[in-house]
Amino acid sequence: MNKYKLSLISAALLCAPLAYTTAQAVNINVSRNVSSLNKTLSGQSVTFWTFSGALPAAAVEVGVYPEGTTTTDTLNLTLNLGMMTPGENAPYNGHTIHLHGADVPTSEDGVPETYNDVNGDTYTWTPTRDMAGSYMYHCHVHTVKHLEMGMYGPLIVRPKNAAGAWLNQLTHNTATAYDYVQNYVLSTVDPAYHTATGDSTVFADYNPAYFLITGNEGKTTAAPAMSLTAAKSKKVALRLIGIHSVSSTFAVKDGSGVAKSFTVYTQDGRALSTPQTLTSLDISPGQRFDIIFTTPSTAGTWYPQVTYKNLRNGAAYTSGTVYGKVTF
Ligand SMILES: [Cu+2]
Repeated sequence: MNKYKLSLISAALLCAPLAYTTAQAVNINVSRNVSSLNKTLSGQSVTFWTFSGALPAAAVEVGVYPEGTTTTDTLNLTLNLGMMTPGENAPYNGHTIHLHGADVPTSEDGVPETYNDVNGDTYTWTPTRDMAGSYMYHCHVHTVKHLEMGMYGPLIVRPKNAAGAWLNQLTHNTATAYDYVQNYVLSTVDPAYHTATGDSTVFADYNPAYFLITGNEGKTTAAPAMSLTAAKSKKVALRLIGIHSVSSTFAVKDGSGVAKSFTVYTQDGRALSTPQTLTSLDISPGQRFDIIFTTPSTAGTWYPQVTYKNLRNGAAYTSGTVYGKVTF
């Protein structure tokens, strides 16, 4: 447990006697600094711009509390510009943070066209109880370039109990309880976008060469992008966060390629009124789905996987399937 979570829980405990009579506000203060990162993908070095040196950026978690409580978490996400925008001039330089899917006032929206500051700011959001689920945060300056450059990360609205402790559930509905959870951040890389500047015609077409889950290539089941050591007969939750710019299909398959069923509980930060049990799920750019599958009662390995597809014709890209791995 980090110092930050500890302080939150301490604050909640101190406030507990008042929890049912007085609204409590818990501040979640997080900061990110812009910096560049060189990463080798398929043997080629690609330059990224990141929030605090990570691709994707570290997840930001904000709590929501049970019905009958008046406590709220407020996110204060501060952006510091450690690095401006190499090679760019206005209006393509500077950075912001946009909380994708959050219902914020225009001043907190990180969109420079609506007069948001591009030299660093603090973005504030207080999610309501019905907003448990997965979101994303990303730079909104010249988005076609800055998003591609790696300025994105998961934003998770996660249930807490009345005392302020995190719950291992997707929502306050106990049917969404899980034993394990991972963020699957879907993204792709067109290296030509990483060197083009301004309003280059390069940005008129998108031709990804590298395909990622949570910043990693995972071209084979033997070299997966994500690994999880679970146990038999347990619930595994995956937060599928679509930051990619193409089409994609998610599935969970065994070593023989047989698709396994999973249940979708939330879509785009809202609980589905009727959870959907599926064996295949299309994820478009910007969409998020939170799913759970149950590992079987016998030992084995399953492979959650994403196949990236051309937005124009739906054709799967060559080497466009990225594998995860769950052993049990
Ligand atoms: Cu930016």
